[in-house]
Amino acid sequence: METSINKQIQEKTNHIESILASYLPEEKGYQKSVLAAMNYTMNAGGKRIRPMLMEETYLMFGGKDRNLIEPFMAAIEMIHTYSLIHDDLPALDNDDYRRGRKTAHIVYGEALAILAGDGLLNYAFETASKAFRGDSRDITTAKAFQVLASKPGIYGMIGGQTADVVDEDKEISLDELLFIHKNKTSALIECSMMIGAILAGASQEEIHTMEGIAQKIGLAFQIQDDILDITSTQEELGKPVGSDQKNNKNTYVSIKGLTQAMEDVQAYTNSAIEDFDTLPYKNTYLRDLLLYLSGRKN
Ligand code: GRG
Repeated sequence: METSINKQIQEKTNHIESILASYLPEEKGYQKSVLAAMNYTMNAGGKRIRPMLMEETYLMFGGKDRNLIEPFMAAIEMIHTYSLIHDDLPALDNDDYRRGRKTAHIVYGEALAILAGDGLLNYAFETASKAFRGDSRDITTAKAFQVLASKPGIYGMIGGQTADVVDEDKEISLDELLFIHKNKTSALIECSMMIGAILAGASQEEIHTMEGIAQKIGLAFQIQDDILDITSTQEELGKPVGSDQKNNKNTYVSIKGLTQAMEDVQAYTNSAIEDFDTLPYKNTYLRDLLLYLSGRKN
């Protein structure tokens, strides 16, 4: 099972890499330095989990139009990458390595890293807008576009990141920590799976079920991230370990302890899988991927 899922993930990742490459901007013109900084981080080789979850959800609900889903897959990876560039800046986590390479501000300087993050965020919407076709099907595309705008925003990822930054040096409640994790991390996973479902024509109820599954998977994913920050190595992670402690970060492990955190990763994952199994659709790879994410090593 372990080798076979790893091989499948690798194949799916290669497929997503080629889609992403086709949507990246050409590095030319007077603004080419910002384009280079954007492409540098996009090409640094992340796991591509979000576009993968989006595409697999789309396929599960019977979606078939590559020209519809692919611009959104590229867009969500651009938004995720912008958030990482900004998160690594000296004013935030101040990290020198990400995805196994020097971070954008180390290579291009802080000003260009800020602009590259801004550039990716805007370009994500420019890219997703390529999915509009100028006919009545655009009503569904507009719904997906709205989710792409809101989940990463102030009531989603930026909201979670704000609470995380503002309350960094304070002791916080489990309730606030869950707010942070649900928004900082789950929001983009929810965004990905909801867009896959919406674009494939899923019902409101099914979209809502996917949102719930994604929230639990996002929590399991983030708690695992908190665990790996303590138990892993820089070689395995592609970024420094112990970063949370260095930044006085409230993490699931600092609040609930390592053993409970590990148990909760399993509990959130199992609950998400139970919900997934109630759906009348099947995607065995997506199910295996959801299970794999909670036990990942990077
Ligand atoms: C607007 C200044 C400004 C900053 C925004 C919102 C934000 C910065 C950052 C939040 C993003 C963040 C670091 C969330 C944590 C989620 C997480 C575990 C990210 C790592 O995702 P992976 O493991 O990364 O999928 P790869 O590299 O594989 O894509």
